[in-house]
Amino acid sequence: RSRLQQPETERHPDTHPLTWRLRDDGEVIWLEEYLRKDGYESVRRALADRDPQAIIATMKDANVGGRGGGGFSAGLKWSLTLQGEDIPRGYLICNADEMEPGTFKDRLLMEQQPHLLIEGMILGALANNSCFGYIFLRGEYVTAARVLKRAIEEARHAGWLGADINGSGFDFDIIVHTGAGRYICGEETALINSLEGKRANPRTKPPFPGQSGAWGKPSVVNNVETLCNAPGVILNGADWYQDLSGDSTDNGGTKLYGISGPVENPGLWELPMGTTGAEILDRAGGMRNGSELKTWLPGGASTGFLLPEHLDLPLDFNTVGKEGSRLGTGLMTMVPQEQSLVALLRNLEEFFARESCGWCTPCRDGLPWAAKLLRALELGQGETGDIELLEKLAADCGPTLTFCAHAPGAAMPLHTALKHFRHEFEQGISKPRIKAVEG
Ligand code: L3W
Repeated sequence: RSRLQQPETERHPDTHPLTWRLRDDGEVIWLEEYLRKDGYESVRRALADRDPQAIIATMKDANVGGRGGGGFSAGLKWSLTLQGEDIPRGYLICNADEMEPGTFKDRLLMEQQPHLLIEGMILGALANNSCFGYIFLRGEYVTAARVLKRAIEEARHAGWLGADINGSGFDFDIIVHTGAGRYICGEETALINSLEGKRANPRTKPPFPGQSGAWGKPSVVNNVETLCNAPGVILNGADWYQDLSGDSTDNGGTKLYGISGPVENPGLWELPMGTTGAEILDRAGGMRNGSELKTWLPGGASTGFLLPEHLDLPLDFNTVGKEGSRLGTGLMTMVPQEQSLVALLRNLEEFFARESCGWCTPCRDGLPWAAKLLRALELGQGETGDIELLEKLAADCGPTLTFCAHAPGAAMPLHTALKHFRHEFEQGISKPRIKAVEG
């Protein structure tokens, strides 16, 4: 199970909007307890006001960056959804296909606090005039599916979902749609195709889902943690949200940060946005058995390798980007000195190659090729020129060269591993390149 390691004494509604209600025993906060702890208060107020533009303006001012890894402002996204008398009501889709390697934050929210997500989705639906909500859930998350379905039933029964929500005249309901275990389904347009029963190939953007999404209707896709931030923002305002983060960052709010790998105490904490990697490693009790840190990924396999000296950087949407990496999902993976970077990268690139939808050539053909070269280097059977070829394959996966972020995401650990640990790759070269015979 996902583990929140933060002691209850550190959790307070004023400072920990995502986790203050959670119980140390890990039990689910069902409706009765959720209501006792101010649950659905933001929706109660928003339904009384019925002012979608005010919700959007507050979310925009709060500047809640998308917590799935993109970092795009949720308020700005909500402001771009097509709305109007001639435009059909569309869909509010929660991206709960949490498959980024090393990432286990959304599971905690869904398994233990399902009503916070439902509350955030109702706010999103009000802001975007959505008629129906989908929670696109990773298929393996069977506990989250069971908890969410029961919570949705509870909310329906109590009038928070369904027709004419609590006499407001607003209709909105939610269903849980489980995926079948493809990483690419976490890409928002692939997710929409999958929801429609099609093969999960990403679509070109534009049009963005807000213009034409599921079944051609305006659709909003937000990550679980992003939506769970909305109730606090709407209740307490944008300034309060901005002030939750540390002084060292321009990004507001808190973040679910986590850590895994050979550390004493792997886990998850809600901390001010801009917390440093060093503080998180410290909370985890440091590296296990005193092993030495070689490198780390700040937020999943599709982020870039950072060095121990980068542990003092604030983990936000801007700062780690300057070092060739990204915040990603904010769940760090620590790599010890004795781990071969070539073997680790081979493992990651095999994953990305396997999960490519196969639509764009640099991704479909380039990633398996990169994995093959890495396998040879790992076995000490690389050829001269292999490293340059890997660099070329990574460059071919640039941000504008494929439909979606899958290939650029796969290229980021490749680029940064070659940048910081080139000597390890060079050690795997034992053969001259065999040239084609001319004529
Ligand atoms: C309207 C515009 N909307 C951008 C929206 C866009 C999307 C969001 C982010 O991949 C991340 C990726 C990895 N008008 C807009 C606009 N948007 N411009 O903003 O967009 P973008 O392009 O930055 O990224 P993306 O292609 O949607 C999002 C991450 O996904 N990833 C894996 C993630 C895994 C998890 C998980 O397990 N929980 O999240 C892999 O690549 O960080 O940057 O909504 O429509 N002009």
